[in-house]
Amino acid sequence: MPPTHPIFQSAIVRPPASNFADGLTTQSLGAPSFEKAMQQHTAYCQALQSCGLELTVLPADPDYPDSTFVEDTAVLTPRGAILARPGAMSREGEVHAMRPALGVFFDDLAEITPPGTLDGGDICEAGEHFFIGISERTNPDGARQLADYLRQLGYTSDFVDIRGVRGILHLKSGIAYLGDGQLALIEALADHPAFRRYEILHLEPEENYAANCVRINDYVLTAAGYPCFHQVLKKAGYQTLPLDMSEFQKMDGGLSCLSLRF
Ligand code: CIR
Repeated sequence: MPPTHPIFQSAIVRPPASNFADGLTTQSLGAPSFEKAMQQHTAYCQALQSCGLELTVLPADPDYPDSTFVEDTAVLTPRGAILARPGAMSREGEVHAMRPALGVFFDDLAEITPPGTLDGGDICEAGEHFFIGISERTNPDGARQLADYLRQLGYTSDFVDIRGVRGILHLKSGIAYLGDGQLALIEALADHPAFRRYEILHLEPEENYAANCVRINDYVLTAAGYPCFHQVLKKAGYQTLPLDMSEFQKMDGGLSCLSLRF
């Protein structure tokens, strides 16, 4: 029987630039330390490698302080790739820089065009189905464009409007697909009809940040410091790789944001 979670072989990452702290944030957790962010990024890359991924490491890009959050620049699927069009103006140019890196691996790159905007962090792949978040970054036009591309590739999708959900920047700030029909989900999203068919792993509200975990092959990368959710994952039979994410959290970033996996 084929696995019901995606198998990844590669990932693209970009270390934070020294002006990482100049990026966008809605948090009031203080300024991140660049040195500590570098250490955490190195540990993150090592974790990806220990899951069996081969890494393409792009150079740090001080022109874009948020460019370490590479996930927002594209949506990668086993059948094709779509370049995103970030909803924050300061991040628009990041896609241009990502195009050649993706061109090495994907023959055809579709793209989200104006007036659509779309951040990769709003897109959650769940096997043959995708959840497309509509947020402050991904507008309804961008969401529709992506749904059309996905349909052409043979996938289905649902829209999940998170504009009224407090405390999450992107859809994947509150949800992760773990494979085998299981979703990690914050309570504010748990009643959404799009998730009805899934088995839900719930988060305690004070641990909502941990919802942004990433299933990679035999492991789940999790943010360190969230003991209840860690137990939930263990009980569900997952092998976890906890990682300290404190400096990225200060900039609204999570585990999924730091890589494009395929
Ligand atoms: C931003 O506001 O765009 C960045 N500081 C954080 C982006 C995090 N990306 C993600 O959740 N996919």
